[in-house]
Amino acid sequence: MTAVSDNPVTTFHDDQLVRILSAPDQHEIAQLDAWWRANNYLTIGQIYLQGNPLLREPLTSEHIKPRLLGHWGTSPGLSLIYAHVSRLIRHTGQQAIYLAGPGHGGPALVAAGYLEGTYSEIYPKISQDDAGMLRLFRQFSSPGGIPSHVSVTTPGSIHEGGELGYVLVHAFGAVMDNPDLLAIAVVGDGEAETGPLEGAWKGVSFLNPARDGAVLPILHLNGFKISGPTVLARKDPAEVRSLLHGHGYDVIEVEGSDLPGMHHRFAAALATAWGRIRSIQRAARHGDWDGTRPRWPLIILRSPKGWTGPEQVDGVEVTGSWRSHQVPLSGVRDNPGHLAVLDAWLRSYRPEELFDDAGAPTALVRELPPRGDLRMSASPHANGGRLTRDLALPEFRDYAIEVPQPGLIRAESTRKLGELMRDIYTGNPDSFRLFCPDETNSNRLGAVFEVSDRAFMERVTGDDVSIGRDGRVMEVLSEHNCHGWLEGYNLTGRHGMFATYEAFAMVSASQTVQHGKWLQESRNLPWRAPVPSLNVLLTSTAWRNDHNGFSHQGPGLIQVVLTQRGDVARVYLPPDANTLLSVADHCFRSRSYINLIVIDKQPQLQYLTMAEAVEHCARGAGIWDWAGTDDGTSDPDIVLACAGDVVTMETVAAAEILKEKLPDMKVRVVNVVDLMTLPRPKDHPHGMSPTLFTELFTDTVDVIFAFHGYPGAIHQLVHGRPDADRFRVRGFIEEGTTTTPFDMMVRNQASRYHLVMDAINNAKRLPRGATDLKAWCERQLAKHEAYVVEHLEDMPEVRDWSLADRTQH
Ligand SMILES: Cc1ncc(C[n+]2csc(CCOP(=O)(O)OP(=O)(O)O)c2C)c(N)n1
Repeated sequence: MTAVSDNPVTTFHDDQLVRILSAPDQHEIAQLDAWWRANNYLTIGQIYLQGNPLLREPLTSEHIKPRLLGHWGTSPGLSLIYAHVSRLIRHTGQQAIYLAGPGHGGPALVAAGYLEGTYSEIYPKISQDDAGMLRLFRQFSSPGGIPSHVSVTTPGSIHEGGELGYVLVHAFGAVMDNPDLLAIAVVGDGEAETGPLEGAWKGVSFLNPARDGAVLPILHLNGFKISGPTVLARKDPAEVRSLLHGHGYDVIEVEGSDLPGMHHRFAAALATAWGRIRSIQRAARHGDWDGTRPRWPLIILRSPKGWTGPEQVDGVEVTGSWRSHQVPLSGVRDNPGHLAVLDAWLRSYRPEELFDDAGAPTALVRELPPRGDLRMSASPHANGGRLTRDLALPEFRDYAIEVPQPGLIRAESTRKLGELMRDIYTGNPDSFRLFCPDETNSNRLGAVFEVSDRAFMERVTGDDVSIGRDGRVMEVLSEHNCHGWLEGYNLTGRHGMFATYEAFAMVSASQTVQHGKWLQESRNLPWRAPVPSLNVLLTSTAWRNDHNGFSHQGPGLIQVVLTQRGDVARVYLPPDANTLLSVADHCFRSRSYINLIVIDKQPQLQYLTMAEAVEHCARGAGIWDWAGTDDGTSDPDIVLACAGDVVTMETVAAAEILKEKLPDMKVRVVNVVDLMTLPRPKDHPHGMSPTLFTELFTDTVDVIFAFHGYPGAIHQLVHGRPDADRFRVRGFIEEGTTTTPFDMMVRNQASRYHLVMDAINNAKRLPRGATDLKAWCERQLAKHEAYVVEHLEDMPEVRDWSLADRTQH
């Protein structure tokens, strides 16, 4: 169990604090209002201004940016919430991070970091004065500047909010095993229409109040998305309340646009929510909890979209309408009427009260936020790399499978990984979790249940196995939740793995892409420390999902990851258990990568001893002398290459057929475990040197490449290598159904017989007997077709195939 410390609170008790927070006095209202006005002013300045930042001279069209980009509509709501949470932190010492679901409100969060001083600490040129403010404005959405979302460059952010739908999953992941952290998660009402967000409310069913922190969702019902109303805003409020109550939340509602009334009501709502969180945690942490799922608070904020902006433009409603979503005044440069409206709008915030003569925030504005690391823009949790501890990793070699000879014994490789992760759980009770959509056992990773149940906060019955509130294996049938939770967990400095059926990794493929973009960008920011890598295990793969059929057969995520930049993308295809252990150990130690590991869960042939596996993985690719007939003295007649467990077996089997039936043919077998060794070094940092590439593949000999995924991937990877056209790739060509394992190979023309025929057709030199062998292969394929239809299983010579037992001699 995680050590739980109380939050560093003031000398007041929680109840007293709730009372104080609920009733801000006049000075505090003035602070809140000033900070909010300052933030709104800076938000608009970022969208519109390239000069005259504090309106010290009359506003002219030269002061207006040529391209008006950004999103105003969501921003005032985001900054109002930010202001109030800042006040709460100052009073309570609560550690909090802020996740803006509608991350398109980027300028509001950038402005928050600027007002808190963090921005200038990180980016000294963006100083808290006139000149710095102008730079702040000019950099926003500009070439060479910063993007318009709450992106990697925004201090305090772990959530860009560009692709909508993931705010709650990130928030829940961030607070797991993080007992002192409160994640404020603002959910847009448009965002709430997405599938991932709809599924994410269930996070509370997996959150343990004793061990984990808390998420406070704030559903921002500003009524509109880009150009129309939102479902939840147009529903009867009672239905929305019932929906969220049904998900397990205690709904607190705030509505209006009156000021200062809204400050009073929002302060009271936030105080109530915080008080309830604290009492849930106190009860759970001090033994006064019966184990039932707490009803966590949630705030619904109903406020106008584009609040405090121009009510109407050109006679049409803007504030409180979808028209405020982006840039409400679009013709400011050429339209004097619009320019005048912008001038009045900016001045309505009374900037002279908010910024002093030098352009720095005035005392009233500066008083509101907390100090130091408690500022949400400076939270060490949001720069999780700073909190990252290395995993205490067991010696992976201790889990080795004894391999007496290559290709003789079979084992379920992922079972060994399960054992390794079991012991990682034990050694890292608060910094490692496995996330899996209901397949931990099915994927043969069940050893983890020896030391941890599945986390579950709903009712548990006597029939349930390995399920409990103290569990830390995260199983929810939602790839979006699993992926997003792991991202939140990683970005706050902790480690884990997402293990999923290969085909359904495509459900969350977009999250993989978005996270890759985040990691890539973070590499350019020295203040963002590297974070644990996102480790994705694809198992139950296309080739062995023969019992589930075509829907379960799809190696698409490899293709997706290959499109990502070499700075972040890694793809490993270990062929057996010992290589898997070595790869996994490497991935658990790595930082800021997306590590894709692909290996099936079924019993499979084992090839390498642990020592050989370690060496093979270190090189990433190598010649398997024992599999071929190549003596290394000259170029072989053909190279049989493979990447992926099942296709490796077919390749080794094909080489064996050639060895037996065409002993004069020189066959070289090359296995690739790190796919990224194939590209040129200039295309990927793992790319092998030209010399090594030639040593393995020669410069001229044809290569028959059996690949786990879609064949095009290999062509893409070897592009630019000597005579790349000589690579003939066999892989998954979208032929699948519920059939036998070997029939899958045949249907995709990647069976051992196809590989043999390919070898013969493309070899430099054809020894006598080649034609007969091709005919034999055709006969074998015909025999297979007839056999599977009659016997409903593979021919014994294929089904039970292994290399001959040499251990007896
Ligand atoms: C997954 C996804 N689909 C579409 C978009 C395009 N988009 C950007 S903002 C937006 C509307 C968002 O509405 P809401 O969540 O209510 O935010 P707010 O009204 O606060 O701006 C849409 C559809 C997106 N960013 N992500």
